[in-house]
Amino acid sequence: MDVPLRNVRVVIGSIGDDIHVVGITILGHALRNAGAEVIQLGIQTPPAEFVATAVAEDADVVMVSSSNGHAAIWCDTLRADLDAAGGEGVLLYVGGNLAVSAFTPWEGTEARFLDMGFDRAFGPATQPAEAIRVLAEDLRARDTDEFREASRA
Ligand code: B12
Repeated sequence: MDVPLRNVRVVIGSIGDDIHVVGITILGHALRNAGAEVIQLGIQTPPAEFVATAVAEDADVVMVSSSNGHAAIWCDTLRADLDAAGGEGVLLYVGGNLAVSAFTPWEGTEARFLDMGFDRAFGPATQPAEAIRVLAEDLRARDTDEFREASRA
């Protein structure tokens, strides 16, 4: 079996007031099948719980999901909060229906979340296999000397 995420620790959940559970459930199973240790926070997870869990569990990546259009409100200071709590090296991903309307062009939405400090923003049609491929790539890049130099600077 292909286990590209062996020993990788992932914190996942739907943020804020979001009750959409199907995406995080499917993604959580796929990550586990790819070898990851998944800490599933479930729906309606406060931003502070993502931060506290990521640090306590020594996570490699936090995967935030949001589908109800409220993502920007809840995600605003997540990167800064994670850094302040000692999680500077933790990758931060967000995915789902991130704009208020499903008709909002994706490019602007993606740019907005990258500006907030997310390492990656994924649109609503993202398949778990794609998220797993990108995560494996980002983790490989993070484990280079160049990345370590940059994060110490
Ligand atoms: C089912 C559903 C509901 C159910 C949820 C049941 C439940 N407990 O999960 C109910 C009826 C309760 C509901 C409620 C609401 N919903 Co709703 N819902 C849907 C619907 C039809 C399907 C969502 C779903 O399960 N998809 C299947 C999963 C597998 O797909 P997914 O969630 O997109 O996740 C995949 C990817 O996006 C990705 N992914 C998701 N998160 C992440 C995170 C990371 C890091 C990564 C890498 C990938 C990733 O991986 C998943 C696997 O492929 C969508 C429309 C649609 N067709 O998508 C609307 C939709 C999401 N809902 C919407 C809305 C507005 C609401 C409400 C606000 C409606 C209201 N006025 O009350 C409320 C929200 C209440 C709240 N507090 O959150 C809108 C959101 C608009 C937007 N932002 O673009 C949508 C898009 C409908 C629409 N076209 O307007 N909803």
